[in-house]
Parts: sequence; C-alpha cells; structure tokens
Amino acid sequence: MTRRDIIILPDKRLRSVSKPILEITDEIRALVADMFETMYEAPGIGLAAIQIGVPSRVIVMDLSKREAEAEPKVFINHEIVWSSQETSPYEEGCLSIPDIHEDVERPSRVKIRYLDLDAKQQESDAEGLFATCIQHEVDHLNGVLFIDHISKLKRERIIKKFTKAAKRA
Ligand code: K1U
Ligand code: ZN
Repeated sequence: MTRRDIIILPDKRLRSVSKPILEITDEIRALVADMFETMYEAPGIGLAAIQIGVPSRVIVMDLSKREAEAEPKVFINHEIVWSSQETSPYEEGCLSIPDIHEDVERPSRVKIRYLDLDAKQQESDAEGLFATCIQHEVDHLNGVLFIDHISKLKRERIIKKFTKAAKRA
C-alpha cells in the first residue's frame, strides 16, 4: 500500500471524465488499497481515483466516526439511478481544494448501482452524509467540483486563490 499525492485545484486532470472499469484486476485492487491509504492519511471520508491522477471510475469511502469501527466501502462504475426531489444543504469540503468549505444543496436521498470488488452488482439507498458524499464523488468522476455548485463570484475567487498559490509553488 502506498500513499499517493492528491492533485490540487487548478490541476486540469480534475476536469477530466473518468473511464469505466472493464475488469477487476490485481492492478485495480492495488489502486483501491492505495486510495484507502491516501484517504485515511489525508484525512478524508471519500476519494475518487482521479484525485490521485487515475481517470478510472473508482471511489472509496469510510463514513465511520471511530477508527476502531472502520467501514471501508468501494464503489466501482457507480451510477445514480434515482434522486429525490427534496434537497438538503451540507457544508462540503474537498481534498483537492484544501481548507475551503461551502454550503452545497443536493438531493437528500439517492439510489446508486455499482460493482463491488468481486465484480458483483450492488444497489444502495443513500441519505444524509452518505448521499452527499456519493454525489460529491460521482461529480469528481465527471470532472465536476463542489465549487461548481456555488455562486460564480465565490467560485472565481477560489480558483484565483489556488491558481496564484500554484504559480508561487
Ligand atoms: O472527495 C473528496 O474530496 C473527499 C471529501 C469528501 C466529502 C466531504 C464532505 C462532503 C462531501 C464530500 C472529504 O473527505 S473532505 C474532508 C472531510 O470531510 C473530513 C475529514 C476528516 C474528518 C471528517 C471529515
Ligand atoms: Zn472532492
């Protein structure tokens, strides 16, 4: 297992659309292990493969509150097959946009379909933080960031700040 570097705004790779996984190989299992290592180290509650520069439709997540009760979850090729009309706000963060938190309004509940690491198709109903996080991660796979859901003024300020920081580095 290796902790990988998380790519940061304005890296253009964050705007790419990730490709579906055709077969779950040892390479994918190694990618998933590295993603968990990277997510736990950050620390974060979710991570999409593109955040470590790999444009594949793989997500890891752990919403458990205590380390002793870890609940690692893997979602491969996941799609949102239903979204509620009702929406809820949540103050989101993103490991690729460190130290920025903004309220985002998203459907309160979603139904997702995905493959697990044994290539078995699964379905889950998500609500609360699970629904928020899975929508944030599916956005990553489509090249969308949570700042795309806030006002243009705030978004442009954030992009400017990170572009300046990247030029300085
Ligand atoms: O995809 C990412 O960038 C990870 C992101 C997931 C996320 C957080 C909040 C709302 C939607 C999606 C994060 O994990 S940011 C860090 C974070 O939320 C956190 C870190 C430590 C403890 C608890 C939460
Ligand atoms: Zn993110």
